[in-house]
Amino acid sequence: MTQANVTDAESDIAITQASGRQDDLPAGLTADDLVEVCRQMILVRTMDERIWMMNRQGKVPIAASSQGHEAAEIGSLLAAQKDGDCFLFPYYRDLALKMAAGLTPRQVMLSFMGKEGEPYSGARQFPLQGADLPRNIIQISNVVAAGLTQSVGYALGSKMMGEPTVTICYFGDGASSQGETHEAMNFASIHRLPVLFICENNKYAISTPLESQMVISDVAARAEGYGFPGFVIDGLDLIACYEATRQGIDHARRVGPALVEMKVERFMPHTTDDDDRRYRDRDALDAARQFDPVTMFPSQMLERGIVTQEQLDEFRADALHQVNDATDFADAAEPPDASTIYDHLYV
Ligand SMILES: Cc1ncc(C[n+]2csc(CCOP(=O)(O)OP(=O)(O)O)c2C)c(N)n1
Ligand SMILES: [Mg+2]
Repeated sequence: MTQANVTDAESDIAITQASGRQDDLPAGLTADDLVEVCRQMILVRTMDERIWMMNRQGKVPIAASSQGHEAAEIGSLLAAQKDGDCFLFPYYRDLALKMAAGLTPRQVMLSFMGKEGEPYSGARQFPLQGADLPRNIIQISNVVAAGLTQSVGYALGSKMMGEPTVTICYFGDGASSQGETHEAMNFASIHRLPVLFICENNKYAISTPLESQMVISDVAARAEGYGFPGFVIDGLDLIACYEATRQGIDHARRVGPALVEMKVERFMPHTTDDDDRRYRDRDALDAARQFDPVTMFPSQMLERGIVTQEQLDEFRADALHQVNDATDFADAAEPPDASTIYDHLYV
């Protein structure tokens, strides 16, 4: 983990070189936790690939993929879960986070196919968009950067109520260039709100590469301008993401906002509606896939003797079984009944 900038005198986030390659177990984690992460990663990736397949069959209208973002999403979620007092504002690319938080494959497929029983919005909204309060998750809008002001508002509320909650807000590199991001970060800093900003920097905002979005190379460097610490993390390394989030949560609760930038890869086009062959170099993309977190993390755990080959094989077979079941289940489900169209609306 490298620290981009720290201007906050009270900041004491340790600069820990955590990595999945090290031998010790990361603070607060058991070997069982790491085995469970392997299972989640394999399940999420199997699901993500199936969603795209179902889009090509005309059964899923639109999807954004988390392929390449899994270590960032699952690693940070794990830190939030271990903490036990976090409230999360993910964004549309956070399928891995939502599934690792407990959303079942059937619920996911109902959401992407827009069927009755969809858990976030009753199939009214973009997939997985809405409130999932039992899991302390809200994603109200796909408007880029809208989640930043919403999450800061939530953090203000929890501070006023004297709650120990730390709000975690996820967003992309493109979102970091929106005016709303500035407003949110500045406000959070002035009021020392318990909020952790996590930027999943995949170097693209749809087809716009990072160099055309900003002239500096790290989003985290912007934290200095707001007077709180910013960190750059290898977002393909789950342990690094876990550790940075763990420390970021602690800082947010004790001192105030922090920004962790996780450098990730977007292996798929922006959404199922996009064709990235028009703007992404295939060789560079293939090279990036050598560092696929869903391949790397399980093999590191295998190497370290934390997971066995039999367990990984079993996870793959089970993932396929669950995803097949979810696909059949959602395919056979009905869309919401037309008579319910005015449900949940204010008069
Ligand atoms: C306010 C607003 N402007 C434009 C869009 C269209 N749009 C949707 S996603 C996106 C790119 C966002 O990129 P980034 O924040 O890097 O997230 P990523 O999709 O790469 O994870 C844009 C411009 C939008 N949804 N909202
Ligand atoms: Mg991006």
